[in-house]
Amino acid sequence: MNILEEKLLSAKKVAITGHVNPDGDCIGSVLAIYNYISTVYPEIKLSAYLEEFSDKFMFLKNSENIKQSVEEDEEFDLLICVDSADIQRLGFSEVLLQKSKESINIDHHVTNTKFTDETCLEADASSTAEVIYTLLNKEKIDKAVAECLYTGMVHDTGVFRYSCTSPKTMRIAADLMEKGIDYTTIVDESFYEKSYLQNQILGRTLLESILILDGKCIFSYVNRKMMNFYEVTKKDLDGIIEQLRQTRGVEVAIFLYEVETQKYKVSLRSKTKVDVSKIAAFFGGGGHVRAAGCTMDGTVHDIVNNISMHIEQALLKC
Ligand SMILES: [Mn+2]
Repeated sequence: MNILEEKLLSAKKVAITGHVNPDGDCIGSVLAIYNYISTVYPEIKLSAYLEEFSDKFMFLKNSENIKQSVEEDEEFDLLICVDSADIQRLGFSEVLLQKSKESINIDHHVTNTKFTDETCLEADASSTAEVIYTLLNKEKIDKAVAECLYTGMVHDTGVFRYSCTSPKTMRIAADLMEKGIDYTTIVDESFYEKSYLQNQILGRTLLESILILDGKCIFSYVNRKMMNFYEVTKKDLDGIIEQLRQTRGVEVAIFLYEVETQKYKVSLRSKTKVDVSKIAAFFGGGGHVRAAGCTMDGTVHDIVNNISMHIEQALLKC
């Protein structure tokens, strides 16, 4: 029996949460656990918490039941966190740690700080969804749970392209396909489809991108003014960094968007050599070897200057 099963046997009230600005892996992981518990342990009272997320994930069962705030007098026997490397990543739901007798975190971030009572960490896994699959009873995974897990894996692997994709990832994906999920629609509608405005801001960002470090690094940014002009929010900026990364000759891509005046959320991606999690960690962030992020103050120019010095150093060692 694994630690998750063990904890679920004695829990009556369970809360599930993930990280701020939830992505496909985070949402899929929260809902996979929610849907699994609700069918396998129907006597458990469940609550799930996440910040508001994109409509494209609303096809997942019970997505409409995820709450955006924590009730004051709620208490839980068990808190299950997913895909969250440190306590700050929990955002508004951090308060759940005090409201829960026990806590467990299921994650795949190499930078995980083990802030819960128990941690199921598999740093080699493609996604938290992949880790969750290994913790569940395979026979009891139904179509709804399979859809959630497949969505999580698709999003964190860039549709099974990134180097985090392993033979194990593909075997799990195959098992999930056998549960009867509509994998074509999941990939098309939750991953590739973009709104007209999303395509416009993507196009604008690519037009304004700049190659530096001999073409080995590319950066671009979106400021508040641009976001207001195109009427987009941070949710609409998904995928921009990925398009930048695909530029021929580029090893590292940097994408910045302004969260407050002169405060930028910085995303970093690398192709095959540079460990961007180390660079992000230096600036107080974290993530994975090929995909990481941090938040920095200053102008775009200052921030890119600061980061590119570290990238230059890392490239020299390659
Ligand atoms: Mn993840």
